[in-house]
Amino acid sequence: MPKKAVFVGSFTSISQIPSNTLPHIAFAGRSNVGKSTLLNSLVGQRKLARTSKTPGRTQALNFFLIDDRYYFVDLPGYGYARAPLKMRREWGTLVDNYVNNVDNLCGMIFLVDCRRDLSEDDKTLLDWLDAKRIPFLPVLTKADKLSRSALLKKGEELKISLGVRPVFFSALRGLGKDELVEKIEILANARREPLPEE
Ligand SMILES: Nc1nc2c(ncn2[C@@H]2O[C@H](COP(=O)(O)OP(=O)(O)OP(=O)(O)O)[C@@H](O)[C@H]2O)c(=O)[nH]1
Ligand SMILES: [Mg+2]
Repeated sequence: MPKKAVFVGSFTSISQIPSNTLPHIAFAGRSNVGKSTLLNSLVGQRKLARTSKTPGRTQALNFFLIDDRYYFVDLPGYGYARAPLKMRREWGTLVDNYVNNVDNLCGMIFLVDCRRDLSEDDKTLLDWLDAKRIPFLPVLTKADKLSRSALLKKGEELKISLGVRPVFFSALRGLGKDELVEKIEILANARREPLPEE
């Protein structure tokens, strides 16, 4: 588990983010899927990233410096139907800009609520990651909400559509935390392969 986690800042444009070469691990998924809760659980601080019952709470790129070695980036959630159209467009632009232009991004933790199917927004994000060859790690969140057998079935489904077996996670039960910490460490230490045209 990380020893030190420090909030660095909340940025609404990629021109504002830290300009050093430390790797970034970003957390993405639809609004309310549990991104901020997962991040807090990984660093063992309940209130580092703001969580909420109201979807759409995280509206900017929130940066946390982990052990002075890499950043966790809490991305704004998408797919919140009641958010104003302007806000939804801004989400798209900000995350699109971030994924497509920031080379420090070396891995994405991709969260899906274990009770839901992949949304169009989820698929758009996966397409961006694929185009940039950014590795991602799927996580099925709120695993405490399903029976073991239903969870395993969902995991199989996701593995078939994504080609990667998801990590089952529950902040409530601490399930999946050690596995995630280990896999994130590998992502953060791996350099991104440059694309052929770069
Ligand atoms: N039962 C259960 N509830 C969870 C779990 N993780 C998160 N939640 C709840 O889900 C709600 C949303 O959690 P957040 O972490 O704020 O979600 P988010 O993805 O950061 O949401 P946005 O910032 O709006 O995109 C909160 O009420 C959490 O308490 C979990 O593992 N189990
Ligand atoms: Mg959040």
